[in-house]
Amino acid sequence: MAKKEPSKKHSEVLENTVQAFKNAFDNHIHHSLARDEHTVTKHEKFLAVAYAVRDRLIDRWIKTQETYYEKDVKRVYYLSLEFLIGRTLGNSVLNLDVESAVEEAVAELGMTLEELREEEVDAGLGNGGLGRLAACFLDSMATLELPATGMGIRYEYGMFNQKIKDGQQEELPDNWLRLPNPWEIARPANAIKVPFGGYVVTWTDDKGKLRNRWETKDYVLALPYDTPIPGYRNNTVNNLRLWSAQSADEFGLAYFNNGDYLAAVQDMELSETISKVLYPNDSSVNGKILRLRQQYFLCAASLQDIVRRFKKLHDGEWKLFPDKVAIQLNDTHPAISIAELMRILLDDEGLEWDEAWDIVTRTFAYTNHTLMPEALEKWPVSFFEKLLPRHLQIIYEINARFLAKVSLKWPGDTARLSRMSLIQEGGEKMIRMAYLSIVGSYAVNGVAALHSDLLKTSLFKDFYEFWPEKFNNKTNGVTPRRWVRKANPAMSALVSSKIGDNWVKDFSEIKKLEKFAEDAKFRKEFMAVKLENKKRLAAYLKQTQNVDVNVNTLFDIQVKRIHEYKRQLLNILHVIHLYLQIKDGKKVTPRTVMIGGKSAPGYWMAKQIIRLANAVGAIIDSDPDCKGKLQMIFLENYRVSFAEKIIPAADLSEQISTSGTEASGTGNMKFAMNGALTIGTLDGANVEMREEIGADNFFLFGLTVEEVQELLAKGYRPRDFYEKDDDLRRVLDLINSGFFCPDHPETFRPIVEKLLSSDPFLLLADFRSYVECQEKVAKAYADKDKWAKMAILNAARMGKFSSDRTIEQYAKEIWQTKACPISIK
Ligand code: CGF
Repeated sequence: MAKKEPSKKHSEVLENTVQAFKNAFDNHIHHSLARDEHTVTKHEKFLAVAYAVRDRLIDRWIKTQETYYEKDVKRVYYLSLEFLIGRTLGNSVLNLDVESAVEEAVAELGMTLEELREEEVDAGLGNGGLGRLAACFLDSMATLELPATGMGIRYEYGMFNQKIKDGQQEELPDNWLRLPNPWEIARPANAIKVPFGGYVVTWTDDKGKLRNRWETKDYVLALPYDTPIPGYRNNTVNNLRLWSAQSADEFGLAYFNNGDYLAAVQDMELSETISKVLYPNDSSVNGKILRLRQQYFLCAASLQDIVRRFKKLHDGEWKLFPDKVAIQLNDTHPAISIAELMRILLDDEGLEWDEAWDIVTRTFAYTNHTLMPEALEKWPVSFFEKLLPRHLQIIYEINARFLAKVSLKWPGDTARLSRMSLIQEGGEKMIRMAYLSIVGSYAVNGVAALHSDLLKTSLFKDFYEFWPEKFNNKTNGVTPRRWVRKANPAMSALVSSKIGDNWVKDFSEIKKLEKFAEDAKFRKEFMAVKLENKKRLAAYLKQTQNVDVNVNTLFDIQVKRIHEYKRQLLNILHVIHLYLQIKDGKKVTPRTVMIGGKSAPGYWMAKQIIRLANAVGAIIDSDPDCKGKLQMIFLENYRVSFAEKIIPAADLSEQISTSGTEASGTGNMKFAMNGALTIGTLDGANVEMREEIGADNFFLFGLTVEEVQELLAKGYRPRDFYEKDDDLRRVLDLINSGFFCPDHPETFRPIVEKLLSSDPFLLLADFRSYVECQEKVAKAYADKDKWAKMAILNAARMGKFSSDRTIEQYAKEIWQTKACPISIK
């Protein structure tokens, strides 16, 4: 018999030369896609390039995972129901540092890299800020060489596509997996069984101790799909593991044998609905039981996976667990993980409560992203009884032990006990997920200084008094790779020509640009780049929405989810005010106002706001008096790849939420980094941005948090503002008259009614200050040279807002993880 060759480790790293890429494209067109040069489509060319790039990621990916294992490093798991990744090709090419080779090789295919990028569909697995933050964090964790893994759900349908039809939002399914996703690798061998339902069995162990066991016949399979996450110009490639639900039944054999083939298939489909679709709600909860199933599905699959990896090296050494694992909860959506880890340690591993609780509370950390009451998750106890009976028991026990401690500190304070209980009584019993997250974590953070302070003084006041040391702030950031270097290549090249390109990795270096604000030639060049970006956006709008925009006007942009607290309506009121000014024959600075964003499908008022924006835009468009002076456009289907075109083209960034409502914002950061000036309130991260940028380079308006609270406390009467402000009255009266919807004049009356009766986000109180501030903007824009100076200072002073800085703080102050550099031969 022939002797077996000793197994050889695959250590070869693929070449990155132009020729190597050409060969790779060729090879993939033929062998992966079974095409030749005559039959290959544009999209398949994209796939061939993506595969060639992925091959290069894979070498480093394997090496990274091997190194983490060999060095037995402490790992971070970032658990999130959302990862709003967008496109991957451009960023992978950038991070791998193969841009010029790929660019040159792609020319052979008769295309440019930019054209190929347009072929890629966005991975829209998130709603907005929270999901995009998770994606920026992945990029930063890999760039900082941190041993980190993202864990989420591989939704078959991501965020819906928005169509504007007759001026109104329509939702179309985002079937992003209809075309092959070249970045993911399925790992069926690592599938995990996730139980649901059933009942709890109590039994006695051999020491006579009562133990519990969860029993059920209802399982769903969690199938992992892995996506490589490369760091910028290093060898680290981390993993994003997304779980897909599959039926665990072997094709419902029982039904099959009974001849009920269709019932068997239906049963399978039911399990698979778990990862079917992303819930399209940002800043509000959806109390559907399927959403709870999604949450537990992610938690159970992830926790089993984490525990399995830990046991490979440290079976039985449970005390070591918090030294090897940190789990970050991205909001409360994955909070059931706390009860799940308790269940595993108590029931599967046989630990005692105190031991298990000590491990759990040294493992989890929780990030809060909102103060909005409607976004605070609470689950009916009845849902848990049905779906997660053992977890319910565990949560009750956590609560009982926690409340015992509270009453020790504040004896007799029953009001406090009921305020702090994990279970909300009175009416339907509910589990307060934020409280579970605080009690089960060793660190709790907000996402901007103001937000973290408000958590301590309002939402979580009782908990802060009990555990002040748990609370901290981690101001959000965004990755400069995607949001400056990739989105704005022309500005990046200009910047790098002056200060070198190390700012891409160390964004604090962007400060070096500051002195060029005084350089007249640089100012011209900087604004020439802005104009190019405006032209690029204009061309895209022409192509996709068939609108013509004048690039010589002020581009005044507000893109984000549509929500009353974000006050797109205030922006629209200002546009109507400008319209009236024009009709009065007053001179205005020519502007193009753009508003873009999606409304949750069931959010009626947000949909009305979209409708009003479109209606006002249409009236202005049809009025010859406005030509060259004012235009308002609704940007359809706002998403990551669109943002990359919009943001570099902005002159003015609208960050106008009511003070105390926007936890941080991250769009605000992206705009300023790209040289837009901000008009904004003292809300979220605007406060810190203004500190960095300087008050003179920021257009501030509106009430402060304290003033908002004061006004509400003394009884806010919006009608008072309407009555004493002629401009405001004219604007609201015009809407009310049906002018913007002559066929159905009553259409927008509910908007005006709400503003006049309750106006919960104080638009009327802030209207005057906003209009005056916009006048300052208009004046400043008229002085081109001064504007250029301010724009450069904005871009130069945003160093703090790189997600690298944020992640460094998480790593040092929360996770206690260190960089683990990867070397390849
Ligand atoms: O998270 C948000 C966003 N809507 O997704 N919240 N949530 N939930 C906040 O409202 C933003 O202010 C914040 O920037 C973002 C990420 O932390």
